[in-house]
Amino acid sequence: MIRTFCSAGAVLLLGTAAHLEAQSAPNEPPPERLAARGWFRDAKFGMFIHWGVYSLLGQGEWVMQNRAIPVDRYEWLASTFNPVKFDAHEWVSVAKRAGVRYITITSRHHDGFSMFATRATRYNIVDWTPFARDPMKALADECRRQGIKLFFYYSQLDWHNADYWPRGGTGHATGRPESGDWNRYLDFMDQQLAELLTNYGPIGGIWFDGMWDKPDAKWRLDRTYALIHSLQPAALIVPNHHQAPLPGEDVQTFEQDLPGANTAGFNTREIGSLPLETSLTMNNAWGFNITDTSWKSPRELIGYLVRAAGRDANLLLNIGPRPDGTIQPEAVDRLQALGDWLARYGTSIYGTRGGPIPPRNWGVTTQRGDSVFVHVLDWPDEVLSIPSLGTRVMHASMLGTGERVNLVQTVDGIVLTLPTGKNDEPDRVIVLQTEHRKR
Ligand code: FHN
Repeated sequence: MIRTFCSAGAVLLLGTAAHLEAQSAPNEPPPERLAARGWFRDAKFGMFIHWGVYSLLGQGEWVMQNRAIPVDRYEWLASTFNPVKFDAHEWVSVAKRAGVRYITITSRHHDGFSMFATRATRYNIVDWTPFARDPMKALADECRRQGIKLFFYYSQLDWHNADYWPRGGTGHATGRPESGDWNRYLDFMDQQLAELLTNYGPIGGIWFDGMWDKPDAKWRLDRTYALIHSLQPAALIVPNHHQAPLPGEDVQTFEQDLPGANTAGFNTREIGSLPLETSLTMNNAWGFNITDTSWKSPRELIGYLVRAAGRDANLLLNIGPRPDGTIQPEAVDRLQALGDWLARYGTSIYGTRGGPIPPRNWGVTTQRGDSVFVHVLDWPDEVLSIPSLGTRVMHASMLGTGERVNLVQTVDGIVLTLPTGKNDEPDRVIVLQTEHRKR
């Protein structure tokens, strides 16, 4: 049996548990999803956006939890949200100039406020605020116009909904009743996800977050993942649960850490075979923080993008727009710097895979076909020795200028003489043209 919901001109198909479980977690994804995974691997650079009611207080997206704001007061705050300067064209243009290939935006964060039009609750930007418009729709339309894929971040953790019960590690000071219906909460999420997968055209996928709040709960993932994939077979499921990938998932994402590292303290070191991504803040905050001035330099950010690519991972770089809908100039400047760098060196990043030499302190390698790109990020000397690539190098030159690079090859490795006077560049990229090998 299939239940049909009509909403805002859209027909949502929600199957019963039996129907959905029958098609859940297939071992081999369909061709369109495999193609989408391949696209994702090639994309290399995305822009993360944390934006919601919390932006009003300028203390990050965890302000409801950190300041123990009760639900009724937060509801009042939400009723004042009016981002009159929000301009989807401007946001997507900033992203486009930065060279990103996709945007991932918070459709609903842990505060439980829906930043999109939904029939599942009145607690949403269209029905609850003076703004009364759907910014996700405007972004989806603009992304399509500018050729950028849109992913929706969706929080499984909820500090507002009473049915998020029993509670997990957070959300205990919000004044909610000490009871709730967990299955009704899961139904609510599925209804919202069906809306996101139905009302915004083809989307890149869903970026889940918050399961870590109740890691042992029955999340009914099989059913939810099957629902998503039945509505849009090419939509990718990107779970930020900090564990090794589970069945039905399409991307393994890491937070504030390159794949395999765990400086943040909650990432798994286990790297699976799915496409990889690493999310990063530009300062220390995801949501707008008015006092956080700890901005990473353009050089650091370029280094992060390059080190991610050398590990075959995408960089998902965050901005936290202000409550009026504008983006902080510090963020715009940094995105522009990345865009300028990519305009010159993007060929060594987009569409590449991690190169033949494992990541080093001095830098990384990336590869496409017979070209190996040696990214020298941090090396003071003129001469750099690298291990053998297992194939002969025919020619070496600097990417950007074409300047020839001297090299000496032996069976043990290669010695490169780097051009002098370029140490202040964020990344010196040497292209090694290797002997053509039939693949
Ligand atoms: O709690 C969230 C946090 O607010 C932010 O959204 C990041 C983004 O990766 N993820 C969570 C923490 O794991």
